[in-house]
Amino acid sequence: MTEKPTLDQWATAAAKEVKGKDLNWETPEGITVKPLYTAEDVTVDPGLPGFAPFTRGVKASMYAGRPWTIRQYAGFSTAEESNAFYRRNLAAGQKGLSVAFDLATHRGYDSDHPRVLGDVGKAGVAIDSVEDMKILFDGIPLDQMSVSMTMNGAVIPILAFFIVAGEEQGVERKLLDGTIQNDILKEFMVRNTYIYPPEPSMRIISDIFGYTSREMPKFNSISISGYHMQEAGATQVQELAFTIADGIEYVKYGVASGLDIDKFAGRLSFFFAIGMNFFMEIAKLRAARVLWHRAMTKLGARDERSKMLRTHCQTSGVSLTEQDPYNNVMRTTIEAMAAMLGGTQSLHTNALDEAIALPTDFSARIARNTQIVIQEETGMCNVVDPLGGSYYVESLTQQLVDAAQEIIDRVGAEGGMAKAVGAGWPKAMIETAAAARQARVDRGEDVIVGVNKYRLANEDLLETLEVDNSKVREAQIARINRVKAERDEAQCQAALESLRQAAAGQQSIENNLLAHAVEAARARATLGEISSAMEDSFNRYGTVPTPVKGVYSKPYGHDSRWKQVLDGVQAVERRLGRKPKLLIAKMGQDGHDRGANVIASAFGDMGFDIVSGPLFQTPEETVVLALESGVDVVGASSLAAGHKTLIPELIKQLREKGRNDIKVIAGGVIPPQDYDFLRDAGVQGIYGPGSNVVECAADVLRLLGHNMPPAGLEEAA
Ligand code: MLC
Ligand code: 5AD
Repeated sequence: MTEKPTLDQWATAAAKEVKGKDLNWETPEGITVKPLYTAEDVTVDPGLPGFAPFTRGVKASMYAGRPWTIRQYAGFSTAEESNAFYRRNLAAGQKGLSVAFDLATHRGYDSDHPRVLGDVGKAGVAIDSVEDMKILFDGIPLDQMSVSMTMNGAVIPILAFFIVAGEEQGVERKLLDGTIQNDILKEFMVRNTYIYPPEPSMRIISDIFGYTSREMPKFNSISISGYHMQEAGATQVQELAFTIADGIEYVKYGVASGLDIDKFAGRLSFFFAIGMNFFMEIAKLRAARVLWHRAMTKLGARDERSKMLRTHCQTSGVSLTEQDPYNNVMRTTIEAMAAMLGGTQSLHTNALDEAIALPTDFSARIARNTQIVIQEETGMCNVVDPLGGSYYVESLTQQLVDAAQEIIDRVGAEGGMAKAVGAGWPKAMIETAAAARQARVDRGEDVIVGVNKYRLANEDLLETLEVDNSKVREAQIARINRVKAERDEAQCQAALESLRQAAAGQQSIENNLLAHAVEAARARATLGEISSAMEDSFNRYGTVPTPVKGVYSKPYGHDSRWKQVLDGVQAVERRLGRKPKLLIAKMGQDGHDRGANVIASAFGDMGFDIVSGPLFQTPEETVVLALESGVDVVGASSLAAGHKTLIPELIKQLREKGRNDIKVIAGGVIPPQDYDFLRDAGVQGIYGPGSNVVECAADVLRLLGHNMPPAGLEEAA
């Protein structure tokens, strides 16, 4: 009988093969992944699916019984166009709906508001009143189709419109099936579509818990989201920890508002991003279920359903590239597999044109079929939790549980997530991770195929979706005017007034904001009117970004190209008698600030004087800030398709002030088809996704009259 080899013998054999090279992998979350896992690494028995703590899944039969819901997030232009798009998708195999609203709607503005000129119908569908909502779901029975609505800021009017649209379709509230995102804490941290300050925002959430637990038993009252944290740069451990900690905070607020935990906790749901670290993502979903079960047990839940973490997932947007975009189909496939192997309940797969535009019919079809192929061609659904018992996956699951628990405990010790968000440290942690990631990508340490390795010399243009927002805006304004002309004005104003009073009063069943908003929605009050009735006592919230320092520069050390840029900044500084000054401008309702923050951090580290403009500026406000702070360059960051409206307006107004000398550059999600338009409007540099930040800086220095040698010639220079 031959003896079984020992682990030591394996280590010796492996070391010999690789000539002593270290095979451990340090992940960005600080987890050391070894090249081999064995039974010795599995310390916790994962149990069985359908049983506490649900490590292996929330259902006993999982996908063998019913596959996850193919739920593609979509919305653009008018309610009519989005409705038609939904119907085409449902006919082609999609199973659930998921509504993307435009940013005007998110931020509580009607389409006729002057602040939303560039935003109407652009990043999602414009919804101003219950009439729009009815068109959106025309021919889609709301008692049979589960509908997710991604809404956080203007959650009260949107949910009210949905309830009334159902009512007018003849669907009772108790039959409404779906999910509202309603997760404001992550808005303050990373997504930025808040309207009111944190405190009244938290009241809104518990009012929704109260209303839906009484009236809408099938409806998921929240989708506690880590997705946007990962998109903003969070590591998987941070995403996991802050999401569970957010959940704990919401439960505490719900209980404090007088609700019995088991009356609402069963309808809390979750939402995670699935990026390219395949096994880490699978383990993350398993760890999330363990952590939530543990947390809810501690909080006193008795019903197992209250402790069961059900989740939606979306493949990662930031992992996709503008360059060589068909590679995105493979990336999304890998991520979709991680989501299903992790046991998700519902999934959105991103389209291949993600990095530059909203999906077309073509790219949406490929994205949807990615899931259909997995469900219907591979046999992967027939076995429950097929990775259960994998030494690596079980060990990684436990490591993630432990690492996230540490952060969750820190949040707890510091008074909970609302406090932590107020103090700002979770956001700073995420931004630090984002800046570090950008440096690794720019330095080629983290490989992105087609971007920093195997880059194509020439790219084919991809046909993308374009929304004519001035047309959408005109159509919306016409409908708003019609709704206002046809409604019973006295009844509408009375409903708005009682909502206003409820907001001004103490939280109570009588003052439930959603109940009052439903009355106002029935009386045809608009989204902007309902929002501002509450804003009268809650106020509107705003913050100024604070970029992290010294993170981007850290790995560069004596890098010669980096040094050339630092020298260039100093040369300009000597010439000007002060540091070159750059305003990072965010105009319109686009709150995507990862790029802006990373650029602010990196350029700050290079020696630029940075003015980080507040979010949600009009072009006028940006011009005022630029002139007051005496900047040399304005960098407009645009990720929500407002670039063709807002940036030309900015340049026009700078010119009107006689300040042609101030350079305007643009970055973000800008289709190459629009480059000439922007250049004609006076934009002097355009930096899309995948741009190397050091090279952007070299370019900006050229604009400021300091000629840098081209990249790659640093040794000769
Ligand atoms: C499921 N069921 C089963 C079963 N599997 N029954 C028997 N055997 C099985 N194997 C039952 C469930 O219990 C449930 O019934 C019903 O089938 C539906 O299944 P589900 O698993 O609950 O799925 P679903 O309805 O799709 O709900 C998933 C969810 C929900 C709970 C995660 O919250 C959801 O759909 N979330 C989507 C969120 C979303 O799309 N967000 C987009 C964000 S985009 P019952 O009766 O028990 O309920 C974004 C981007 C941006 O945010 O803009 O920033
Ligand atoms: N339609 C389809 N997908 C969208 N996303 C955002 N808005 C829309 C929309 N209107 C997706 C993108 C993005 C993520 C947050 O959601 O993939 O990265």
